[in-house]
Amino acid sequence: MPKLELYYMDICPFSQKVLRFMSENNLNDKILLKEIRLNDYDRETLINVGGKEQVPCLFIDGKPLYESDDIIAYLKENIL
Ligand SMILES: N[C@@H](CCC(=O)N[C@@H](CS)C(=O)NCC(=O)O)C(=O)O
Repeated sequence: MPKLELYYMDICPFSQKVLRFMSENNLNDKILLKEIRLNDYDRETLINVGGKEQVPCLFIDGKPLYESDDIIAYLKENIL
């Protein structure tokens, strides 16, 4: 099982789409959540590692995956 961290913002509808998918599929305990507006260190990590301040972004063992549809597809194929 890879280490999974979701960088997100509560106010972002694309983040909400991923969070909803996680809830519906009981994935909440498998993915660490990082709300970038609540933590400057997390926000800077997203920018430094991912290269842009866009959410949602799933870090898979530290490697960033952007785009809500791609994140959901990854979770379906690899984690469910
Ligand atoms: N196509 C992207 C859209 C994501 C998106 O537009 N996120 C907004 C917040 S709701 C954002 O991070 N905007 C800042 C940016 O793109 O630099 C997805 O589906 O994940």
